[in-house]
Amino acid sequence: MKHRFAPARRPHWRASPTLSLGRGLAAILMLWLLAACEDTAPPTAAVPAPLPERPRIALVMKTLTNPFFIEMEKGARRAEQELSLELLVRTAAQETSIEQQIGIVDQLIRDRVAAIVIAPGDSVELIPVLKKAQDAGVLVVNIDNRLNPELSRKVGLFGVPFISVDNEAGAYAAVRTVTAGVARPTAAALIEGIRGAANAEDRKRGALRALAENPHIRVVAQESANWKVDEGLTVAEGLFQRHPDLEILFCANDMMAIGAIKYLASAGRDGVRVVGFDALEQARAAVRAGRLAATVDQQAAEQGYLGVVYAVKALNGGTLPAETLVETRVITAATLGPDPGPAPGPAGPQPPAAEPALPAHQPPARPSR
Ligand code: ALL
Repeated sequence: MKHRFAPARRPHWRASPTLSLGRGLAAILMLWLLAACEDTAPPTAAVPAPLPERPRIALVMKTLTNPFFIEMEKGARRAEQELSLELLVRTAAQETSIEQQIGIVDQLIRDRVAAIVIAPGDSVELIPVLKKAQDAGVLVVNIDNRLNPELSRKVGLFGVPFISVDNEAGAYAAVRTVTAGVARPTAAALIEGIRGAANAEDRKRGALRALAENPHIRVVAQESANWKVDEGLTVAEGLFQRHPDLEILFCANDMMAIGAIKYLASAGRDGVRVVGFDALEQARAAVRAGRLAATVDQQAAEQGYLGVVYAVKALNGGTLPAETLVETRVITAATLGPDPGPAPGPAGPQPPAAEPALPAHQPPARPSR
């Protein structure tokens, strides 16, 4: 099923009804003139289509304290370069600044942007203000973290295309890389993202499924560190103090994993297999150094790019899939290959081995009504 996006009200960047009426009359007049001259002159071109203004599209993300969103912005900027639009980028101060993100959307409605492409910090809290945006004629595209479909339906937020990854499959595949060979009793723990955020819950589900498949593995603790590096460190410290036998730790994003491996290094603990998610540069370096076992590349830039491209298509009256999932890739030392070093020259190290892509999961597009 594809959405045909019809904003509740006329989008701000389109011609006004008065203007359209004027053009309609002009067209009738032109047709009448053509009919009058048809025996004496060849047909002339139809009335030229109005030149669209550059629509203003806003990318709303959570925070720039996480390099994941810097990548996402890069992708959105690429779309801005390729298409005729003006991109506004807005972020809140922290991962947990949900109220601030709501305020940003409210302000964008007042600023009369044509579309909002949003990676919502929370799957529920943002819905009312996005409904308000839609009612005001602003097109909404959801990327990264899915808005809760039931609540969206309840408040009447319909036809919002969703672009992300299969978070459950990504977490499952990454955790499998550390559980596959385990053949003796082993304790595992999870550091979760913000509870209630759909992608945090999906990753938890995927990780738990992989851990449950190995009968030697016991999950002894699950705690949230709200996607943050400093909380990741403190939560890891508590976990390892309470469970010194922990050997496997899944963190739902790299920032928390970086916090956890920082703690492990300071505590002088080796041999814990830590898994992250996002494939940040710092995480890739940790994978190469053997301090992180695996992470998941979820193509933040591609998500940002597609979000803006979709917004433009929808503003132009195009139809879009209700759901688009981009590929995830599990990154391990084996997939990264040797450290390319700071400045590889023409005779420098070989490019890393190709990273095996997980098949992009494309479930049948669902109607959002
Ligand atoms: C999620 C992303 C990331 C990220 C996190 C932090 O929505 O998918 O994995 O690290 O936001 O806000």
